[in-house]
Amino acid sequence: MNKLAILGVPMDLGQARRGVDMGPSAIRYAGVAGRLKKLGYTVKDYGNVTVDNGTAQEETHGNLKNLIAVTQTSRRIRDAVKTMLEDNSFPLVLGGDHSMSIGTLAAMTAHYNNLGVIWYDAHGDLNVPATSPTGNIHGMPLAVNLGYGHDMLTQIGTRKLKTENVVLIGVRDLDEGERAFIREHNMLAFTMHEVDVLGMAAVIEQTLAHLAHTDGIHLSLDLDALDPMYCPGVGTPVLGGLTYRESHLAMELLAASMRIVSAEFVEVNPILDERNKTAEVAVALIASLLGDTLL
Ligand code: HAR
Ligand code: MN
Ligand code: MN
Ligand code: MN
Repeated sequence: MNKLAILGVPMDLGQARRGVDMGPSAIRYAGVAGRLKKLGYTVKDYGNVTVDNGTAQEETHGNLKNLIAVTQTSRRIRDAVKTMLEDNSFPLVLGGDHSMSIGTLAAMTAHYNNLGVIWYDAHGDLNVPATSPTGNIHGMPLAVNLGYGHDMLTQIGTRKLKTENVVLIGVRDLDEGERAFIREHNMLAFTMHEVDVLGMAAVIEQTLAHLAHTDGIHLSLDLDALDPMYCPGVGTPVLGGLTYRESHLAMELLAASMRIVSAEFVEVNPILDERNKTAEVAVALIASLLGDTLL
């Protein structure tokens, strides 16, 4: 695929700290389109999806914050990604808080019969309303796409992801309900412990072997998977994360596999960042994922 489609999701409704809605601009300013054109891609920027920020009047839905606005935005993301797929492009979605993944994956699971997903994140994002300690929807998108959660969210996609088609990498901050979910469904998760013991090359090799039966792999990369030393501009930093080099290696190995069909880079928060460092890391990783090599 030599056509690349960029979509920005300036959304911060799925979590509590302001600023992550500026993530797409920061990544664009860090030069993502130019980098990808240099690699030989035809790049079409679809601009930003409309996000309803007038949520102050939104009625409460149990502990779920901004449910209606996140639902509406997710539907728009789904429809925009569907258009990109119909145009035979590789969708690259920039965020924005991770609840955006509900929309991205709704489009991807509709297009592929048996999609695989790599969830590269410090968190599991496997909460449901009953297990969520915060009511923040960015802690729920993976559960939603597996078919668990509030009806308004699970109805955005038609076909559900299968638990055996998902691999988590970089996990180090799970809520009790999320641990139970992973165990119960026997999901493959490479926590930081496994990354330390096995090394990233083996982690990616085992990930690809686990997903070999799928008909395409989506990468959902939350910048908080990396250590805050490299990516300070995220809303929920967690110490002890992946390094810049480990993450580059992961992207290069995924590029070499030729299995990745779409990607999203999320949770970049320019207000919390240092001189756009986190957005620059995002661009470097995107370039590696899409085939940039040293020679
Ligand atoms: N697990 C916590 C919650 O549900 C924290 C959410 C994680 N934050 C993210 N997503 N950045 O990966 O609220
Ligand atoms: Mn996340
Ligand atoms: Mn996270
Ligand atoms: Mn890296």
